[in-house]
Amino acid sequence: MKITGFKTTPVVVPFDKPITTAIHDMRSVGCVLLELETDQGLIGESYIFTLNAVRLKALQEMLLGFEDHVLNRNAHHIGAIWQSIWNEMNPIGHKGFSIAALAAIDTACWDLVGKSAEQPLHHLFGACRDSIKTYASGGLWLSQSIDECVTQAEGFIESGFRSMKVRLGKLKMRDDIERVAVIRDAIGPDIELLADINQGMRAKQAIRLGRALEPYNLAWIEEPVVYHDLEGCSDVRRALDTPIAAGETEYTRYGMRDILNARAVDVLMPDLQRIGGLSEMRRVAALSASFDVPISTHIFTEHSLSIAGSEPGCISVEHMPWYAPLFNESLDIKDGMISIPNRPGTGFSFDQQSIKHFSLN
Ligand code: SMN
Ligand code: MG
Repeated sequence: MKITGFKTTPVVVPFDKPITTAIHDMRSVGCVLLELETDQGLIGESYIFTLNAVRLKALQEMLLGFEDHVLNRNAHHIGAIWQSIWNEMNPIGHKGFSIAALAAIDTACWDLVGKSAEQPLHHLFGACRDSIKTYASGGLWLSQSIDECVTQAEGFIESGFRSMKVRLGKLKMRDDIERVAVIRDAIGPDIELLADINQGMRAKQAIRLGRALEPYNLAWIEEPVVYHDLEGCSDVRRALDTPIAAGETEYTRYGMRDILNARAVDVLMPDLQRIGGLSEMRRVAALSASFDVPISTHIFTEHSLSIAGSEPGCISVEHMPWYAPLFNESLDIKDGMISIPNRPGTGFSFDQQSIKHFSLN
């Protein structure tokens, strides 16, 4: 199956309201959609993004810069395509936009492989389950009042979630504690609650906060300290009974290896764009399993489901609703679980009407 076309489309999907975390201030996501055309008439699809669509043209240019490594290649030769792009990016580095571009190409190639076999990718990878635990992550932002958070938390439960994530950090510690206490009280003891500090604290602060939050039974505390302070993260992990999750801000197997070697996490959170696509995500799942550390995928809900469906060590996927308007198909969530679709490839296709609506072209 020869790749004959390489189409990139920038789109911007706005949020209803601006939202914040300890380090982010977000109004939209800008995505570059990739469509790989083939001589068989099949199209492989994927996307990468930047928050607020900043530097979206640069991201698109980065992707276009690798077109030569893809055109006229056999879409089944993903290993060869991956390696030639990896070699080519040596002078600009194996992190950031270069890895994002590789991720988009890799995932679009896998979509083609699945479509050509008429199989969902988790079947081709070796399926281990038909559904996976998820948690509501599109809410409980730092920018929302506690009352807004409570109303939203109740809405999450009504729409089928049994787990959700609240953002903490940067506020006075007693405000963080109050936020968690009020939400826990509203959702009751049986709903899982996670907290994301988004790197907003130093290790000692995070340990103090983590101890104060113990009565509220958090299922994990995420990114307690700056992402490169692996020793600090490991100190927090050793000091608390609450599990620590991190990994979204690092790149490829090498970033994950360092986190795992530092014994910095109880749950590794690889991000499809920053890891380098589905191929590298599978290698990282194997690496993490060798440390007996489970993984939970970061955002990219739709495109991470094939990993969740084929990696026994994957314990959950993050539900982030931002990208849903781009797709024809929607996620099926019941009793806190997302079904892993049985449609060919990733199981999600771009809704061309909605792409036109959000397109910058
Ligand atoms: C997050 C994800 C994407 C953008 C900003 C913040 C957050 C999460 O860290 O894990 O959901
Ligand atoms: Mg996070």
